[in-house]
Amino acid sequence: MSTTHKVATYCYQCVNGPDMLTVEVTDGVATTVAPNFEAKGYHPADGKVCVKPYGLVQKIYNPNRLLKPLKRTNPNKGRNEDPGWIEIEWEEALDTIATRLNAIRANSLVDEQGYPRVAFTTGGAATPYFYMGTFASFLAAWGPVDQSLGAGGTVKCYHTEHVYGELWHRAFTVCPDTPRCEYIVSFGNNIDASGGVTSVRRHADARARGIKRIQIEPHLSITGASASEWLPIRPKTDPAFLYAMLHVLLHERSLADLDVPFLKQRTGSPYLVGPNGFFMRDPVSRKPLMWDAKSGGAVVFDTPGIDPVLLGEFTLAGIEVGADEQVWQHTSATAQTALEVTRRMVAPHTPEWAAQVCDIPAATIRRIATEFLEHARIGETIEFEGRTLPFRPVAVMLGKGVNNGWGAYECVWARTMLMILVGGLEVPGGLLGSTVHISGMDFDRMGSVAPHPDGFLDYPFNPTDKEHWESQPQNRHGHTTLIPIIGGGITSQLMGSTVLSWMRLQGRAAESWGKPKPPDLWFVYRCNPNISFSETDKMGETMATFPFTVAFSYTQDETNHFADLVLPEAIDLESTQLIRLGGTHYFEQFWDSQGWVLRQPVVKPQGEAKDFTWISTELAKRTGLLEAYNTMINMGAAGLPLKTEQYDFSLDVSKAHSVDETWDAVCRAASADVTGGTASDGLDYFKEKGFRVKPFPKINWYLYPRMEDLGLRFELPYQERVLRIGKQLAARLHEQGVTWWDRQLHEYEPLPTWKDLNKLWSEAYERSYGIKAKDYPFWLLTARSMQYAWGGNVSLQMIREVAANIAGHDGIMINARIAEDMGIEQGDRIEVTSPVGVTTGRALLRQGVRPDTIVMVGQFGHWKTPYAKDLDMPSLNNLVPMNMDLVDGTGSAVDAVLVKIKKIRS
Ligand SMILES: Nc1nc2c(c(=O)[nH]1)N[C@H]1C(S)=C(S)[C@@H](COP(=O)(O)OP(=O)(O)OC[C@H]3O[C@@H](n4cnc5c(=O)[nH]c(N)nc54)[C@H](O)[C@@H]3O)O[C@H]1N2
Ligand SMILES: Nc1nc2c(c(=O)[nH]1)N[C@H]1C(S)=C(S)[C@@H](COP(=O)(O)OP(=O)(O)OC[C@H]3O[C@@H](n4cnc5c(=O)[nH]c(N)nc54)[C@H](O)[C@@H]3O)O[C@H]1N2
Ligand code: SF4
Ligand SMILES: [Mo]
Repeated sequence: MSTTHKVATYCYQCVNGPDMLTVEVTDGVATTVAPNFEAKGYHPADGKVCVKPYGLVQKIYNPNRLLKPLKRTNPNKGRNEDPGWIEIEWEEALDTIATRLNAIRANSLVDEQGYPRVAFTTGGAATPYFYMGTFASFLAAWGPVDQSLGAGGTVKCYHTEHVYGELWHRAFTVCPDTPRCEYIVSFGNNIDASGGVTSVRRHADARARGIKRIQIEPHLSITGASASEWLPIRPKTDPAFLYAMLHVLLHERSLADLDVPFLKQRTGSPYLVGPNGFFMRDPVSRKPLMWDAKSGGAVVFDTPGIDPVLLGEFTLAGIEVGADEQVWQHTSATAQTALEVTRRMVAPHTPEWAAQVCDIPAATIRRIATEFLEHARIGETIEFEGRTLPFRPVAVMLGKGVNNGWGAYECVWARTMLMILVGGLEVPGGLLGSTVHISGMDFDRMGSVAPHPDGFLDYPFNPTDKEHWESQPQNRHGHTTLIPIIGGGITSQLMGSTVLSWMRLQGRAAESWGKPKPPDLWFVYRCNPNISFSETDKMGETMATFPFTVAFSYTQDETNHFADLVLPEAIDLESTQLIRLGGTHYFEQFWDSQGWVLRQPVVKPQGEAKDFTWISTELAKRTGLLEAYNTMINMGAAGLPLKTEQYDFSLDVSKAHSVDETWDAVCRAASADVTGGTASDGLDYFKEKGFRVKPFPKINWYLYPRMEDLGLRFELPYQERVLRIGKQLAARLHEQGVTWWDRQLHEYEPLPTWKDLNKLWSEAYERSYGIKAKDYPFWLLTARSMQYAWGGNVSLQMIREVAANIAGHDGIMINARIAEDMGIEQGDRIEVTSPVGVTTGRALLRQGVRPDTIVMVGQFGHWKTPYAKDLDMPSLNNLVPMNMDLVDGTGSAVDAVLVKIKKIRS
């Protein structure tokens, strides 16, 4: 008799997890993925999952899976070299790694240049951490590990939003308060593809409610297709559109139309900017000054009972404090309010001016600005969990195409400015931050709020003063040396300029720092930088120079082609891990509960795939690090501390523990965590129930109440700290003779000035590649696919079958009229050439793409990954230059490139 049972687990294949699901198992074979209906009422999508987890069953039984460790026998590495894989036993694989690690440890953990000898790269916006069991505990026990050799995420992801969002409103990522929002202006935020199951549900509900969404992007994405309006903006001109919206609000409307109380009390708008560009301050307390309408004089910002003036120019006494403690004493200086400086900066940026830049009519830009203002319901309030809060149901969203590289600072600043002008930041209906990584722990966004003496949120900038600046880079991209806003905490390294590390390894950047040596041992897991990053052919050549690479792998791929050892770990539905659930997280994952969810094997691992926790423990044992490793787990590296004042489930540090023993202890701590210490149920409980939660106060979706309680202000419009830090950083670097970061230093502007980005790109290409920009008349862009999680599930036939029904999955999208002009017909093969690479694909003629733009959806271009390599789907990545002129001040670089196209014979 056949038996069937259901197993509860989670999916975290994309950034929008974890989402819960169940898997049906018949006679030991996983057959079907289904919702987890137990999650109804807790999970915002009521326990349902998106399409991607439906591929997980096929993922288990994929005939192309690697099921035994592989060893390279060909010492020559190269794209055209056959690695000569032979299967080996785990024993040999683990011993080989341990021997190498022990030799490194006996010598020195860092090389002669001070860089860690062991490196680790993972991808998919750090989601692999939710699949790698206790490997993070092993790395923590090891000591310095270089994580600067990033995969495709990091600098090509939501980079500028991550850092500035977190500085301004604890918003590593942002989200509209979709359940309440009524009007969204989105600059390439492709939420219907990128948002996950909760977004699909929330946005469908919002549409039924009548929400208006304006999608502004060069091609008609599926989000554009379901929006109220699509505006095909010229690529890389979004700052002009946004500045024109600011112009309308600040020049064509009166101040009284804006949220005056919010601007006065919750922002730095009234702070006075002195002649040298720094805030005017009280000479004794050094507190910033404002002009008080009541007393008709200057007062420090936190004086009770004042009425700060928002616009205007005043003459007053005070000091300015510049870089490196430079102080200017003024007896009578002319100063403008920060909002006044902003107003003047956007004066030339009229809708008529922007229309020429963006290729969108001035009347449309003006209408969008006006609709945005009118939908904001300024003055209205809402009762929320016993508290009266502003209600501002509007949001401006930015997508990945405008969120990194040059111009991104302008975009995130202007977007957040629009939100503060209407008082819509961090209030019900408006724009919310969802997680923190730099300024605090991701699950405790409220706990990251700390006051700065100037009245803003404190922020852990890396020091740039003479005494504390870290002149010696700690890893191959030197994030604590070069990029103050990245911070220095555990996750900051992932957000450094990963493009710089790869270019340095190629000897073509940061010349005065010298060319770094590759790591002695490189671990790569669940990412494919040789597909997902830029100038990928060159990257492959760099990988070929690495002396020893250990890839944890699911199938053969373009990165592990260069590895020395390939290890098959037990995958998504085959292994154990407990992670946090709920609270607020990433896109739309705003819950009213929070707790823990288990991933558990629904079937036995195939072949000799091993649980990552087992692998980590074996490595710890063989490198003499067992005690340190167990100590890390006890301290919380596996999710939460195993010992607090309330409970003690800590592991005996002297012993190796099985996978189940380890996670049983973590489960017990999690049970205690959600029950205030009363429960101590372990792994069996979670195996049966799947998850355990406690309520999460909805008021914690919003930062505003906390800001109000602490009397804090959002640090906008004027970036005085950024200005000061930039000057200090410039001084430090120049003292060391470093001039190769000068272009990036330009970005330390207190208000980002508008730049002609199309010109910036053209000039950079002409300078670097000796080409004529006019010969490269198209922008090549990329876009998300709902069915694919990056390149993570490209090897699954079922996913392909679903995706083939969605436009963009079988070629290069090109405007139909332009194609006709060029004699290109549907399905014709076209060659796409950038100054650094060339690729081909079939033309997909559409009306929904600008005549100066072509689009390659997803992350393909595989030449090794089984199944994916036969899809004939090109990728833009090999065509995108790694070029220091295109790296911005935060170290990021956009995923877009100027190209030319021609028809070739198929
Ligand atoms: N063309 C293009 N490129 C892009 C982007 C784009 O939009 N277009 N976006 C960029 C952005 S924002 C990001 S965040 C990055 C993400 O890019 P990456 O960080 O590189 O991540 P993935 O592409 O998801 O990596 C997928 C790899 O993981 C392997 N894998 C899948 N499942 C398993 C498993 O169970 N176990 C193991 N060991 N390996 C597995 C797959 O074989 C594949 O090689 O891409 C960037 N690159
Ligand atoms: N299903 C799924 N969901 C995902 C992921 C996934 O791989 N699969 N990845 C996750 C990750 S790591 C990320 S970073 C996000 C990305 O999520 P999004 O930013 O929402 O989506 P993308 O489609 O990558 O963004 C590209 C869009 O930007 C537009 N664009 C390009 N250049 C410009 C420009 O200059 N101006 C304007 N206005 N638009 C432009 C393109 O036309 C395209 O529609 O998705 C996350 N969610
Ligand atoms: S949105 Fe889909 S792929 Fe992403 S974590 Fe949720 S179920 Fe998995
Ligand atoms: Mo990303």
